[in-house]
Amino acid sequence: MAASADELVLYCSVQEEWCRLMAESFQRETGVNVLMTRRSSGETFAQLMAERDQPRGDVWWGGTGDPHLQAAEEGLTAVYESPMLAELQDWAVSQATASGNRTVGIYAGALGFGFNTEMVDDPTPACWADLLDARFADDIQVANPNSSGTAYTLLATLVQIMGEDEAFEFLGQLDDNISQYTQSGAAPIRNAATGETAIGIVFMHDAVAQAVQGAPIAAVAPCEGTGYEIGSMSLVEGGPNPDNARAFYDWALSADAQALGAEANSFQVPSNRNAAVPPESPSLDQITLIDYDFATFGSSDMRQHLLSRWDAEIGARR
Ligand code: S7P
Repeated sequence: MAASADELVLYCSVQEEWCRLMAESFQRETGVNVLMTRRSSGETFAQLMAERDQPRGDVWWGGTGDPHLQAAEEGLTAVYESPMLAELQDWAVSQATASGNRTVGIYAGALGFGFNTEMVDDPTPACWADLLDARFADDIQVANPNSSGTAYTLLATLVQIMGEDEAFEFLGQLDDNISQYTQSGAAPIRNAATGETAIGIVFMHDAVAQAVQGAPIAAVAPCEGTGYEIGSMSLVEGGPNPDNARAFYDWALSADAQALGAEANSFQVPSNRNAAVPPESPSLDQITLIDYDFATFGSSDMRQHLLSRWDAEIGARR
């Protein structure tokens, strides 16, 4: 793809509404024409791998941090030390340090689940273990971890809480209650909001987003503890518009750009220390978070291993 002085090819992995607002706002402020595509985290990672010899994208913005770390390890993303790093929370800078400055944290959020309060009777589920209850047969949805960063975070979280064999045993039992493995991570809670399913395993902020819009959805932080994401941004190595890419990167780390999340009904915790945390955001310091091992679960070897095992033991049942 030929470079154009006034273009930026943006690969976006958050919800469509936020992707569009980011693209339009940057375009309005700079005059750069933004060509945006929204895909889930695992799908964007696969796209970068497929385009390795002829990169077409400039910036990958949003999506769970693990596949951004895997892209960094694969050399698919470029080294860049933004002057904006000085304004970021420690957890966001850690993501940059761990990757040799090939990615950076832009937001954080805890994994959990949400349920439709009109469909689930007392006692309502409060723990991962409660999701195995036979009364939820065919009434839970979660995404496929091959395409979805959310679902990969679930896989990695359960392995860290239970141990790998026990986690796959749990996922096998959970499969009895799963009606559908969706492509996108947030789809299960959208489906719970419309009553298509009772429970969706998602990031808690995605459940809150449905409740804020008036859906009968309650968000749950599982009692055993839970994993979390450092949502990330990376520059594509060899992308066609590197100057515009760095300009977008610096802008996206600013407090003003990060405030656009709440405008787009997205309630992650922003990484810029000067950005207001939306009052609707689940408070990470009130949730039992595991000490998520990003180095191990953000490695390509672990990704391939866990996804192959998921395909063989869980996906193959369908
Ligand atoms: O909705 C926002 C969000 O949950 O979506 C990202 C997610 O990775 C994209 O969806 P997939 O699970 O389909 O990859 C998260 O980073 C983000 O918080």
